[in-house]
Amino acid sequence: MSEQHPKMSTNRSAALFEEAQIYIPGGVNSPVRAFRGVGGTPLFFNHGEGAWLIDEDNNRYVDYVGAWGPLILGHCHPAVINALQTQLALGLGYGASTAAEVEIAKTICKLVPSIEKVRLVTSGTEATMSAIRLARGFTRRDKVVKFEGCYHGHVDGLLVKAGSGALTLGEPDSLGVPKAYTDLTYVLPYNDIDAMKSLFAKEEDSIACIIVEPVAGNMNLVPPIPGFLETMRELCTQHGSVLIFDEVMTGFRTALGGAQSVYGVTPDLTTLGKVIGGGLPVGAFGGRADIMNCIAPLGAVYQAGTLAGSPLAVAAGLAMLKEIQKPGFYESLTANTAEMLAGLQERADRADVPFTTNQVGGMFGCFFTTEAKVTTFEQVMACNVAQFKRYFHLMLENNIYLAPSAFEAGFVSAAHGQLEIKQTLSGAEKAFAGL
Ligand code: KE4
Repeated sequence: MSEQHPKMSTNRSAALFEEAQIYIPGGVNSPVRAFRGVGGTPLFFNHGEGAWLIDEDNNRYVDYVGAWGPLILGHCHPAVINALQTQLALGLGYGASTAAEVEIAKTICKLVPSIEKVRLVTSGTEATMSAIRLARGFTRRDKVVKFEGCYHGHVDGLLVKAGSGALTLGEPDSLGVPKAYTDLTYVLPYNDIDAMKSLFAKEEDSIACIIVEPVAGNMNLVPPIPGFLETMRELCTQHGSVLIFDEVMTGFRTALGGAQSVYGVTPDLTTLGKVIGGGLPVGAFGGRADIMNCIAPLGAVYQAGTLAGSPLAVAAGLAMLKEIQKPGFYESLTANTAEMLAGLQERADRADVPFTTNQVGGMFGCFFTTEAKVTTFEQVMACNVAQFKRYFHLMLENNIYLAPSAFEAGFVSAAHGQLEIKQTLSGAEKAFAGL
């Protein structure tokens, strides 16, 4: 399958990519954008309209990346744009507190009841890094537990791959991460309840925290099996460890109250990002007041940020949080996502392509596999990546823009309607036939 697209010109993107590589490592400001997971030349976009992205060669695509989750309303939603235009006239930042920061903190605490206090930062990575430091400061313990396949940003101590055995400490998963950092991080198999129990039986009260994506969205999309989140809640309570739900991706994406409201499990801390910034740089960490009160200037756990609570980002975030509270928002988002996935499944079955999907609210995963459902990292890794690559480029040829990696989740926005679903399924029919 040619990775170029005879039907459409992408010359401007190709020329920009050539030039970008002179000045930017790999030509991109975040690795996944480089299309190394799918081959071919990355697209350069210059604007978005609702559910659509337009590239530098004026090709239009139905967008299922949504800037990796934030654009749950679609591109350039009037409420967000108007809020930004109003704030622009008042200033870009003051390095001091604003009323809007109080309002967004109050809104987050209202919508996510486990969050009694919250601190804004400017990325998901900052949120998880701060939450880990806070959990260590609160418990006076150093060891951390994460799960294979989960990504929590490029925090040194979390760029860890599983050690030789589930009960051994991790190995660095990136150059530049000192072994001493990963000597404090256990990596367990996702959805493996027994492994968690065995680890705590061995470690007892020496674990500072567990950090988990309550719905894994960085190994494609893998939901928790019954008992997985519940068991980690019990173990953390029993052993005095802090349970951190990394909801940077799932927060306000899976449901209004996040994945914790879908599965009815209450973490001690939650990290947020993406949707709460409306597309601008915002992250947050929050949770139990007794833990959050350990953060400077109140407590002895230091954390800070020049642009934290940026008036522009908060204006966009508040506008977005207001829209998603409207009656029926998640019912419609979830139903449209389910309709699109059912259509994909039907067409894959008709074309005899081994294919299955996962969905939680407005996020989804597609897998080229004979498994009926994908629930483990091993099953994800056993999927037919070569087939996904061909599918990706065939969908691109039909003006459907998917995440350029077999290991990323997809995102539907409120702007995806029947036209977009029809276009997607028509493209998928051709793509499955062409595999
Ligand atoms: P950022 O530092 O990229 O804002 O957020 C890090 C992060 C933390 N936690 C979770 C659950 C996340 O999914 C992320 C970032 N998500 C990726 C998408 N898989 C961002 C895309 C990218 O790295 O370019």
